[in-house]
Amino acid sequence: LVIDGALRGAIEANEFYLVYQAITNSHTGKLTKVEALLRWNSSLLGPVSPDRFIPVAEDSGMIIPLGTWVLDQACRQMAHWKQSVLDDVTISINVSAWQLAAPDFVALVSQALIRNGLSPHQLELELTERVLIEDAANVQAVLAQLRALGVGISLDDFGTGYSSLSYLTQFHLNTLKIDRAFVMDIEHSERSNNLVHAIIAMGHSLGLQLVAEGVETAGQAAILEKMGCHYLQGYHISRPISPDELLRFADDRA
Ligand code: G
Ligand code: G
Ligand code: MN
Ligand code: NA
Repeated sequence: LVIDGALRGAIEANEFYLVYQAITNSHTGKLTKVEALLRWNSSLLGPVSPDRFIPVAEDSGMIIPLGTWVLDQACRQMAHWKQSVLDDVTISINVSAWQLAAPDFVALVSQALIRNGLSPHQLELELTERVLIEDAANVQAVLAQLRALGVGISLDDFGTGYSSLSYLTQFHLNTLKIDRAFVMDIEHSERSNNLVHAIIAMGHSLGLQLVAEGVETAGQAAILEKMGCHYLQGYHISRPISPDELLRFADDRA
């Protein structure tokens, strides 16, 4: 209830900002994608984690204006980066089920791209498995429209949710993000190691790109590269950082 009240007016009061986490090519180490992550510094409550305020925003409907703000802000940042060493990276944003269900979602995405002079392949939307089961027929249609536009669709937290393997062929996905719960134990647990290996093999056979999340050690990065995981994300590569810090990160690796 307290969060709900504080969320009202928080966009206008400029209390939200985005941080950006690098996703690199596992072979070359080159920066390939950047995930935008929402942060809220509330004047009433101080910093509040998205794990706490996103569910509240979903319940109240605030996720719609907030999600639109994220989309616009991330595209505007990409437009700035186009003149820099970041010119050919893709930006990934997290999208909630409610946003996808809104009838004007595809139009909103397309307008944000046009307004900021971006081409659709520079944008990727991250969805969770939960999104796919709620109103599956509609979601399938919306994803088909987004893919037709050229926007990438990525399945986040893969393996933790309500996974049905049929989703992988039913929906128009191009990337699987292997959840950090599996990546965490890959060096020490044979089970996790086998599981990640199997997910990667399956992804390859379906023509999907694979991102490992939560990569925290050089050992994990080496194993994942050897298994054929295309991209790596996690504290071992970089924490989520500010736009200026990300520019320096990309400069160092260019
Ligand atoms: O950045 P952090 O690990 O604290 O994120 C916690 C959770 O909040 C993650 O599940 C992440 O996907 C989600 N999240 C972060 N930013 C956004 C956003 O802009 N929109 C939505 N819907 N979820 C977000
Ligand atoms: O659900 P989603 O994958 O969007 O969540 C991303 C969240 O994971 C972000 O809040 C980010 O801060 C967090 N995160 C990113 N890399 C790592 C990591 O290496 N370890 C841990 N524990 N969390 C991470
Ligand atoms: Mn994500
Ligand atoms: Na995730």
